[in-house]
Amino acid sequence: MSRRDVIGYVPSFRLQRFRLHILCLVAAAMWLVAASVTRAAAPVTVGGPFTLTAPNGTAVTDQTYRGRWLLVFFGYTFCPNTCPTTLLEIATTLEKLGSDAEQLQAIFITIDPARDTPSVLAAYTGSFDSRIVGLTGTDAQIADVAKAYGAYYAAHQNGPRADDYVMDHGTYIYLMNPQGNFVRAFDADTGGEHIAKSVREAIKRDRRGAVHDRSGAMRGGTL
Ligand SMILES: [Cu+2]
Repeated sequence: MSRRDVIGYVPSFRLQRFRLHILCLVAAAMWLVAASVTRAAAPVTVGGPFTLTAPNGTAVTDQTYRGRWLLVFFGYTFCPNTCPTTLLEIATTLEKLGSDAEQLQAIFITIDPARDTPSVLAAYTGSFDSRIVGLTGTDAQIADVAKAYGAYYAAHQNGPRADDYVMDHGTYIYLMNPQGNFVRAFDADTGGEHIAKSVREAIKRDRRGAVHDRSGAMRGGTL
């Protein structure tokens, strides 16, 4: 290699390295854009269609409750602590909502359908507030609705008999709007007063949105 070649070689090597950096930056930027597009195209959804059994033994679906706000909580009647505490807070929510509670349906979906029959559930939810509806279903129906809400559950044997088991389960309370869309979730230890305040705000926001939509439609009609 001549001296001239060496002098020429160094800058061109630097240039190549610089180009490589630019390429890496462009590739990283493209990856970021692609990733955000993928996220936008596949938003995480909570809720969805379900078919379950009401306390009177009849089938109910998500459509049954369309037009009402929903507070959805998954649990089971043998639960030693989380479920009773949460249902107490949901009962408080209904009490604090006053007449606004008429727009809301609180639903307790069992993740232990083997033990939680419709009548067991009715007696249980009724002991907190008669307005809370306990829903059960087949194993497959419960698995489907829990999956739709992203609610985890699993049985743990804690004794020799078949029904010696406890259930681990997710503890979010889900607020759904009258169109069946997810609005927000509350941790199970959220106080009923706080939940009631949030529900009332969501109802108000929704009303304002509806008025806005209507005025928009009217403007559209007069033009
Ligand atoms: Cu529980």
